[in-house]
Amino acid sequence: MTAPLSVPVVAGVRLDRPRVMGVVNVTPDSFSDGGAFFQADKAVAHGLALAAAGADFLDVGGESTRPGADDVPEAQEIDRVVPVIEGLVAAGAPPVSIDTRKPAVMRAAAAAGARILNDVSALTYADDSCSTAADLGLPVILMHAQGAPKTMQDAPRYDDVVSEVVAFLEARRAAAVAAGVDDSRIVFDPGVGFGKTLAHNLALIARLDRIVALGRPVLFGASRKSFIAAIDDGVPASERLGGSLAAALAAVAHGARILRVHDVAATRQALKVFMAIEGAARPD
Ligand code: HH2
Repeated sequence: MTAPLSVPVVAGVRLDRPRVMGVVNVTPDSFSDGGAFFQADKAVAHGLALAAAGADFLDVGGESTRPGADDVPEAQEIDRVVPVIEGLVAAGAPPVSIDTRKPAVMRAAAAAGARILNDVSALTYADDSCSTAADLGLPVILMHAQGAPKTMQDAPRYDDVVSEVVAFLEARRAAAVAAGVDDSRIVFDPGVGFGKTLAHNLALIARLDRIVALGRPVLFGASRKSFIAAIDDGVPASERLGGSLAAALAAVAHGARILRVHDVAATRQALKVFMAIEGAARPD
């Protein structure tokens, strides 16, 4: 008799099928929706609308990490995200993740009810990043980036992007576990657009299975990102839904389990159709 394969669980959500994380940017300058949800009440309403559209998680961020973005002071970031997290939790929203690199913001967000840490620096930003994640005991998304947001798209360079991202994620996993983070709480992310050319992004999507093979769930975020414009004639962020869906489904085909997206309803529909076809291909 074979033992049942264990299904990873993140903040109480079983990843037995691909899940959708809706983006709630509480920033004046995010690349795709900058300013639209900068006030707390608008951000909460937007998060609840994404939940109603079927989001399994909501990712709240108070600092844009788009290429060229400036750092936001810690206190300002806390002021932006805490009321939004509190509002979402009070309204019974799905599990909230906090998109931040700063330990103080992680702590404030967790106290407000956030249940996942999403760190685009993979716990490298501060000396106490790993120990904070260990203390809080929450699932943590470790994302690969080359360089800091301000300069990361200036001249990204790799000898072998896929192998280097895999090695980086393994090293960050080891550092987190050594600091006391439970391995079963780690989620990996290739970091589409974070210090990567079009060719780097495409290679990572095509070989996402190499990250999946590390044995932890993989989160994938390509929604509205500029590599779509690099393929399709400079199309603006507001017109990248088709490319976002194509990338999301390709990632799922290669093993991604959480899709971080702005367009939750469209992504859910695309996923449903994709999964129905997959199910027909493998009748049981
Ligand atoms: N992408 C962005 C921000 N946070 N977190 C993870 N784990 N993976 C990603 O790919 C990722 C992320 C950038 O997108 P967005 O939040 O829409 O824009 P901005 O950083 O300008 O707020």
